[in-house]
Amino acid sequence: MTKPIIILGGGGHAKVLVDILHRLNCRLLGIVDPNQSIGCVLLGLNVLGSDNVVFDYSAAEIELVNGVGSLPKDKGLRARLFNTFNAKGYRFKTLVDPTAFIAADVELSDGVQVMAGVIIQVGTKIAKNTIVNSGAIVEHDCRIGRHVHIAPGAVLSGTVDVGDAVHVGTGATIIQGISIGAGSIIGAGSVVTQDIACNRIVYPPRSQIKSINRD
Ligand code: JB3
Repeated sequence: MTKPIIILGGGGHAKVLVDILHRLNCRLLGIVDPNQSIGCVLLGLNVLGSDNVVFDYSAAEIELVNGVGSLPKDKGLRARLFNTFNAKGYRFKTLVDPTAFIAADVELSDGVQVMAGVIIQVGTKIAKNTIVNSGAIVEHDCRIGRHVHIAPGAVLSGTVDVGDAVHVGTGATIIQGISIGAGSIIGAGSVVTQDIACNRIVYPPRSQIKSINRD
């Protein structure tokens, strides 16, 4: 019997997770979110209070789902929440949308979230608290670190190595064999063809927008 779940955060990422959790028939106790009033209903669930409410339940009786997403501007909130509760013995559920394809030997650590339509190929290992967002492709033998966000539609070809807390932006492409250092941000739509050191930002070519003269 699976344990009842508390979701941390009640924004856009949590909304998508709640949809997955319903489709997996999980039992949901409610949401904790410091920016909401206790007792209000959010995403169809009761707001239980702020994060400290989690400690009203023992680590043995519940599981957590990290509903705080991961964008560079968040300054590590998702990772902090994971580390805080994990250090106190709370377990984060590993979630896979039923429409994702995960090859048989893929390793997903605690709290990894795999969203709709994702493909993860053989030999890949993904560390704790990482999000592989909708429609992303992670090809064979990739190594993905902790607290990484692979945004919707990103493509990682075979044997790509991604360090901790990296953000791979929407629709970015990383060719085979590339390493991305911890803490780096790969901008949406970038095409990465060389190794990236730690804490770098890769800017993609930007669209140029001009008015159309219809005269
Ligand atoms: O790119 C995609 C597909 N999804 C994005 C996701 C990865 O990141 C999404 O579009 C958003 O940009 C972002 O989702 P997220 O993190 O859900 O952002 P937002 O919609 O702003 O919601 C953040 C939620 O976290 C809000 O409900 C906040 O009140 C809540 N929050 C803020 N601080 C917190 C805390 N919740 C808890 N439990 N604890 C906090 O300290």
